[in-house]
Amino acid sequence: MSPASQSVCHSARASGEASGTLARLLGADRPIVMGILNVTPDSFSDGGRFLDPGTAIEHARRMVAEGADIIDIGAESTRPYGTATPVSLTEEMRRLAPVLAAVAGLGVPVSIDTMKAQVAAAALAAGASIVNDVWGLQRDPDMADVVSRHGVPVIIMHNRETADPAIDIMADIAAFFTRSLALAERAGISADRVVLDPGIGFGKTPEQSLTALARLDQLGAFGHPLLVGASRKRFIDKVSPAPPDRRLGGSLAAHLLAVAGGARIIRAHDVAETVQALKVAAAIRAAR
Ligand code: HH2
Repeated sequence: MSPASQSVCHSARASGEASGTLARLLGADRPIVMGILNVTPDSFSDGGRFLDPGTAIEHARRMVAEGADIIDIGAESTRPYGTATPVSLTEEMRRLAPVLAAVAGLGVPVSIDTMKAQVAAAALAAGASIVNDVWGLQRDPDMADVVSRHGVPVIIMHNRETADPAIDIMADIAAFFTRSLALAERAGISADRVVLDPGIGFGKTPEQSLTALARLDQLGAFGHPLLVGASRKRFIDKVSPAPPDRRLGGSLAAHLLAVAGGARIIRAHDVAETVQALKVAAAIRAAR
């Protein structure tokens, strides 16, 4: 048997476990925190900090200790603000190789943040169990098949090449999700493995990111769990000017309101502070 087919068989065996992963995570009676691990030189807020494999693994370990339920590994900046350089398949795999298996061994599910189907497949074979596609299955024509074949959950994020201040952003997000969900269905991805994400900061003006957060509840109509990643994003700077590493207050405010609007998963750089904010908000709600 070829290594490729062995890995598919391994993944097919693991698929029941992987879809159970999402059900188990969402079965918790609290929001789920996804800690961000960028193994990149140029991510918008922490580029270069975790490019060294040892430092990356240590950071993941720390996020798990701080309460992260999922670790999201990315080896190419998703370029929310158009400044990062596209990365080749080889380079993306080279950055992930020394980190992925070790992080997958930390005891929480790992999602792979990639737009490339081949990277997703390799990461799933190396221990990742969720695919996070910032182009919602619409960029790489093989992505939906990879997700379907491995039977894993997928995060479908809204994106656009460029922001257009003139459009109705909620209508655009809804139309994008409809296209992605059709691709998922056609590929045989079961509906209970799909998470939707409005893509805060991606192809949106800061005002449109605020609108997407304010009207998040509308997206609940799709009937899928919602993920929000507002961590350190530029709309915060527009409201209250600060560089990316000084946007924790704004990130927490956005994430608490996202949970109030129906978000089940929060993607964050600052795990300890996010977990604390979510716990305190939940305790206050419970004390009513
Ligand atoms: N945001 C970023 C990257 N991936 N994935 C999802 N599902 N949702 C998001 O909001 C999201 C994402 C951008 O943040 P970061 O990873 O810190 O930056 P970069 O892409 O520059 O590495």
